[in-house]
Amino acid sequence: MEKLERTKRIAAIHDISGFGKCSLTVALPVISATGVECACIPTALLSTHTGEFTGWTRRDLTDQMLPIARHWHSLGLRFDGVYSGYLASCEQERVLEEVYGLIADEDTLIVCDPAMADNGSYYAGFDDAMRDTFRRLCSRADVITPNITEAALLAGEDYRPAPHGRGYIERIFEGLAALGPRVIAVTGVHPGGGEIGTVVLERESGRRYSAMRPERGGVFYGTGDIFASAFAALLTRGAPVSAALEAASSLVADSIERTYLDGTPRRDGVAFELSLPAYMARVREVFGEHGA
Ligand code: PXL
Repeated sequence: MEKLERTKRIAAIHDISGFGKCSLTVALPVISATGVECACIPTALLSTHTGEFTGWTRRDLTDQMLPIARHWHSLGLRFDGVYSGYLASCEQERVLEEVYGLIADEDTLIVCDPAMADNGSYYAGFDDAMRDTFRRLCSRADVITPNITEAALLAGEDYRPAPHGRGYIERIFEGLAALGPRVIAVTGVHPGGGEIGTVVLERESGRRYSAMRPERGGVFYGTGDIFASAFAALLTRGAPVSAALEAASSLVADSIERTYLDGTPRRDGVAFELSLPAYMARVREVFGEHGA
């Protein structure tokens, strides 16, 4: 009999924004749909994300993070991937380092999504201190998934709205490569010509990949988290970088198209749910019949 693939396990370390479909509320369904188990360490609890909403509630959960990781450690749980995103504060860097020590080993894929900024500005409450925090966390990671604003901040380049020429992207790749990650995926890149998408540098081979789709103007909240969740889960499960980029990009593009067509208010997040079946079919193709 064919040996069954062992289900891989990720720890997702993000906030829970109760409404607005980002961070853990997309990481859970997307990672599961990739066929990977998703355990969670919430960094904060908010009523909504902080973009375009006002009056949101927020509780910092720093004091829960280490007790959760210690409990998991005491249970002997192993993680194939640790994927972090939005942090409640710069102090959580130190906590995260301890969490890695408790739940990651040398085979664990460390994915860092430096969720701190978009469209040329920091998210509410963040400044250059969070950039410095994420520079250190990205140095610790195997894979990083900044958007173009975050990438420019981390690489020490000026933010440019669009178009993003080859020279600019190469300078950003160079700045990010100096931090140390093996795979760099920069989302929200506009090469010009009405396209938007993600460019990837795989440092070991020096290969560059790009996945572009027609642009729908404006901001689509949560798409960076959907991309990073899918990309992290696909790589943790063992997909090649090019296949992970294509599958994750298709999920984001399908979700955006659906949101654009049905007129969902932008701040509510993208309508990714009905895009999951097609995504799962792509995942099955990536891993073959017996793996998926
Ligand atoms: O999607 C990134 C994100 C995650 N978490 C919170 C946010 C945002 C973006 O605005 O506000 C709380």
